[in-house]
Amino acid sequence: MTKQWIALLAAGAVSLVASAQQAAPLALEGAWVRALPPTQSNTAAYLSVRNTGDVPVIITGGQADLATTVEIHTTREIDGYHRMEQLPQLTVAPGEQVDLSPGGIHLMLLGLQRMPAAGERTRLCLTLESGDKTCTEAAVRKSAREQDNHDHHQHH
Ligand SMILES: [Cu+2]
Repeated sequence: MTKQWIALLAAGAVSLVASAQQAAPLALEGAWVRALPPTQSNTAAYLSVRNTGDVPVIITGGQADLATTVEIHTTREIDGYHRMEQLPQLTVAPGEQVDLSPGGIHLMLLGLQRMPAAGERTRLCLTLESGDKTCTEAAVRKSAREQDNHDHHQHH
């Protein structure tokens, strides 16, 4: 093996390590999907996203079981009405935690093949600008309040 090849292999190994480090810095907790009536084809998902790394992480979208498209939305009050707006991306600074919760930023699950039912669990992923994605298992609930009862399931 020539020295040039060894150098290339070493560079490859370094970039693999670098991408593995990039893939991991988001800690996802408390993910849940709102169960709406089965006649609805869209719903919202919520979770806490904490950046445990030392560089900003840019979330550009998501993926979810059953949903055709996942968008990042925020909720703004305009003339007394709450309106949802799509955010092209969401940046989480190093050490920062962003809580996606009802009435605020959320993930919008669009074009559902069917509405997930309360009690189901479903896979929810965030896609990052780096091309990586990070996933968690989300509980399906009718409202945020049920969270208290199920909290102990979320900390494994
Ligand atoms: Cu929305």
